[in-house]
Amino acid sequence: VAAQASNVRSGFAAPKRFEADVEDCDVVGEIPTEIHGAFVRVGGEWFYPPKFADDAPLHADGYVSSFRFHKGKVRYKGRWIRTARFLSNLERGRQRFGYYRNRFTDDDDVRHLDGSVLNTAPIAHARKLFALKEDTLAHELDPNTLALKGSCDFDGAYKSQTFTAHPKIDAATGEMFAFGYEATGPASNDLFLYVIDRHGSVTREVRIKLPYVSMAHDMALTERHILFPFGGYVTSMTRLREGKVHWGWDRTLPSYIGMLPRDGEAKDIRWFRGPERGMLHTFNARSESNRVILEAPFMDSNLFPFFPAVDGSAWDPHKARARIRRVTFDLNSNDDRWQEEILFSFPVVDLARIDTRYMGHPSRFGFAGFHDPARPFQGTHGGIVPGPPTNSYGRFDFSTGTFTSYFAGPTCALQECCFVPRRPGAPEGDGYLIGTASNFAEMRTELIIADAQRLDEGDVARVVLPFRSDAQIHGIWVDASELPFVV
Ligand code: V55
Ligand code: FE
Repeated sequence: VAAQASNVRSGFAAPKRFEADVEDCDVVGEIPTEIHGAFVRVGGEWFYPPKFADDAPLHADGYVSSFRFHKGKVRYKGRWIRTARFLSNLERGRQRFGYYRNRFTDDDDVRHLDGSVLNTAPIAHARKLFALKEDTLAHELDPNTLALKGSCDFDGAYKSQTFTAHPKIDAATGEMFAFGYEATGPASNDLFLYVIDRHGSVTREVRIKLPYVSMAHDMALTERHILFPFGGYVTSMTRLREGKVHWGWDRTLPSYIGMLPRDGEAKDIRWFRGPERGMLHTFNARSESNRVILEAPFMDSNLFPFFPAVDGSAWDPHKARARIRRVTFDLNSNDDRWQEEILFSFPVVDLARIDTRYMGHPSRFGFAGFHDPARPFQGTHGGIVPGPPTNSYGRFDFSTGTFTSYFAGPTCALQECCFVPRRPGAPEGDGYLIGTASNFAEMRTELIIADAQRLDEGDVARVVLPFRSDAQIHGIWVDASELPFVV
């Protein structure tokens, strides 16, 4: 996220604009032949510069790429996500859309179009691939060509106008738990939850009112509960009419974590309250008799400098650092507070990953990038590196409080990783971590493949792209059996 803290358009982040296919990519080391499937990543790059220089980088045009693994070889494909916004900008040769999620600031003649950039996360479900952005519906992509097929309302059963970038798929049942916030329109405090079975049919809807409208970016799932953490970010129709970026930060408001029993109705939601917190991504959660336990890399305040404080105070980089926390809820108590414990003392990138075969069930390990200050860095000639580079991936053991780490080398900054099981049925955390590195010395993107059990030994292979790829937000591992891939 640090690499996207501003709309830099030089050095490693200079505009590229092209699409690419690379057959049988150049590899350093050896790709384990048991890896069969695709690493699909979604991110963004401003095709045309933003209409307002201080717009949120979260509003950059969506780009999807895939690394297809088969028999020790890798094929790369990268495509712009050809949204209505992308196409109408291309037609005029300039940016016609205004501030992040503020349609009042768009050119008059594009306000009727879906302005989403679809740049946040991919998900594979019910043999379909989707690109997600929390300001619109899920949009289907062709898993082979990566072409945008269109929006999906699940046969009319999905009524929210928006779909989260972070649905959770129960690893045992294959059910997808998804929600939309601002579900009935901009600045509405409606959050609609949906359960979508493994065939893609909506089986449940719960309509919830949030205590205040805020960015509900992620959720967490246990065997008995659904958690909705959010807080701090505020918006209103007044704010939007004033022509501001969608979110401001209000440090006087409590943070909230809503807890809904899996089989509960809206009246059954319990709102726990906490202090000022930046709560975006979660690792995983579990229900244990009378307790619910969540692990997540939360911040003390606003992560994003481009969403300004409503009281005019300056953004605080110190409070924007994420630290891995355990949040515990006591279900026997009537208290509406949670208990919080910091599990690792140093900051991490807030992009939290797990072995997704345990999603919604008790798990032990989390994976995240971080900056290890003890490691050397010589990558500055690649352009602006805003803040300390993410030079390491960590495997964090939440049960022992210990971690192991992978160092990407002195000229690289890492993007979010994801976990690939070594084989079906392998124990939790037995597999590979894969993720892209920006190599500032070579000015190219490399895909790292490291053994998750032996991170300290370095990578087992690197796929070398002969160019700078886009700035990823989130990526997923898709096993070959999950999508109708044409070999
Ligand atoms: C996030 C990212 C987004 C967004 C809202 O990491 C929140 C949080 C890349 O887009 O639109
Ligand atoms: Fe996210």
